[in-house]
Parts: sequence; structure tokens; C-alpha cells
Amino acid sequence: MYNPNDIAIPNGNYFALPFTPEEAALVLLSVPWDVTTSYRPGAAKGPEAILEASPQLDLYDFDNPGGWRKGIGTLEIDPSIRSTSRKLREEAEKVIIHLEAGGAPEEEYAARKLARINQASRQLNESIYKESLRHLQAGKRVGVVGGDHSVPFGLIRAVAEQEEEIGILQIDAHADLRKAYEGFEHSHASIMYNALEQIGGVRRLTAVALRDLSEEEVPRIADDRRITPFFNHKLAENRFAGVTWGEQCRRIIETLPAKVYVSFDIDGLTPENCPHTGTPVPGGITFDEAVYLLASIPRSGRQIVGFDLCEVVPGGESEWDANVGARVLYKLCNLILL
Ligand SMILES: [Mn+2]
Repeated sequence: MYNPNDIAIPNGNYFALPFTPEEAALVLLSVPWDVTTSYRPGAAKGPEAILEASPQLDLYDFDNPGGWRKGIGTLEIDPSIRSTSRKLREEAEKVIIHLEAGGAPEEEYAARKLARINQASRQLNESIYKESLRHLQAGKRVGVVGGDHSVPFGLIRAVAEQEEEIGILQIDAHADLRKAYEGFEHSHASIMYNALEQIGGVRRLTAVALRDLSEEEVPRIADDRRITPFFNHKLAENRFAGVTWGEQCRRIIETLPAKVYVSFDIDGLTPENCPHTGTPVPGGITFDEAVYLLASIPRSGRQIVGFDLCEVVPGGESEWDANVGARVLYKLCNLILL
């Protein structure tokens, strides 16, 4: 008999919970993929590290006591995702070196590699889409554990189709609105561009903690009425002027429709919560602020209909990044199961 108060024994499932995916109301889909991370790779190791760190959590959740009893299932990791990612990463690095040396993406040397990478990214998106849709159609919720921030595209597409109309709450240091960054159509820096361009059901994008933007992304945000940015410096200014975080969360949440997909890039948090992530940026929101913001979604009467957690990178000896990641993941699980 499973006893939630016993010492958790690692069993290959997130949080060492005893459910099969079939029994579970929520399934977690791990995507160990980071082909296009430009600065510092390692997000492909995120799911395994979070999985390993997760049994140390105690299961009581203050927003949803006993919520885990509805079942949080762990889908088996497809090993071909990891091996394809590793192979293509080497190709992507050659492309990046070529571009950094002043080469053009159109030159045959780079173009051939880019075509291969883009094709494989489309295949990954397709398989995540199909897998997600299968579980959604069985009446379950689905969460993706990345991987870099390109990996949830297929889940967002499947959720948007099922729910017809969704808003995305993105927590992220970056806007991820670049078109084909470095020639990679499905780069980690393009996920929201692709979601808005290619997924009709995405009606709103509300992005929180943005603080590292390219020149082209600023007008992209200003010109698209679906996007509401909550820039990090503005959140900080308001905080310094005495606006409570509760009030700021109310303003954030009211921009979203009834059904909310949460896309959580761990680098949206302050860097001490994710010291090894691919592109860390000073500033950001604290863990407590993030939890309060997420919990404000169901409190407002809205429903979380899907989520991803991306860019968690384990750092050598330290399991801290994975520990924080596991706690963000568990909070998302409990809030979606409300
Ligand atoms: Mn991101």
C-alpha cells in the first residue's frame, strides 16, 4: 500500500507517486531536447534531474490539499528524443559558429544543417502534439517538462484545439518572439512567435518578468494587440512605488481569458532559483511571487488547462536548480488539478 507519509522511494515517477498514466488525471510528458540553446546547453537534462529531485518534496499542497490523489502520471521518456537532440545539437553548434564568424544562414554549409534541424524540430512538435492530444481526448490534463523552451509547441497546439480559445501566461526573462532565430524555425527564442503565428486558438499572450529583449521584439509586442507585456522593470517600479504584488497579479490575470495555459520558463525567476539555466538574467520574480501569481489564476475563477516548465538545467554537483524546478512543477500540478 502506498503511504504518502513514508519515505518516498524513487520509482521512476515524478514525486515517486504510485500512479500509472492510465489512472492519472494529469500526465507529465518529459521532453529532453535542447538543440538550439545558444549560450549554455543542458536543458535536455532537465526532466531527469527534476524527476530525481522530486521525491524529496512532501506532498501536502496548501492550495490543493490532497490534490495528488487525483493522480499525477509520468509518461516514459522516449529515448530517441534525447539522442536526436544530442546529434542535432552538434550540427546546430556548427551553424552558430558559422554565423558568429560572419557566415550567412543561406550558405550551403549552414543551409543544409538548418534544413535538417528544422525538419527534426517539426517532427518533434508533431509527435508531442499527437501524444498530448491522445491524453487530452481521454479527458486528462497534460504538462510538458522540458527541455528548452521550443518543446511545448505541440502541447500548446493540442490544448488550443481542444479548448478552442486560450490565453497563455508566460513567465520568462525573454519574450521568445523572434522569427527563426539564427535560422532555427523552432528555436527556444521563437516559441511565442510560433504559437501566435501558427496556433489560431491562442487569443492572448500575457508575458511576465520580461527583461532581456531584442530590438525587433519591442515593436512586435507593441503591434500585436493579443500581447500584454508585464516588463520586469515596470513590475519593480510599481513595487517600489508601493503597489502590492496582489494588486499587480490582479492586473496580470485580468488580461487573460477563462482558460489559461501556463508556459513557465524558469529564467523568469530570480537567478538564485535557477543559477545554471541556459540564459540567466538578473532581476525577475521570486519563487513566492510566482506561486502567488499562479495561484491567482484559479482564485480569479479561471482555469489552468495546460502547462509547461522549461529551461531547468541541473548544475554539476548541485541539485538546487532541479529542486526549485520540482517545486514549481508540483505547484503547477496541484493548481491544474483543482
Ligand atoms: Mn523562454
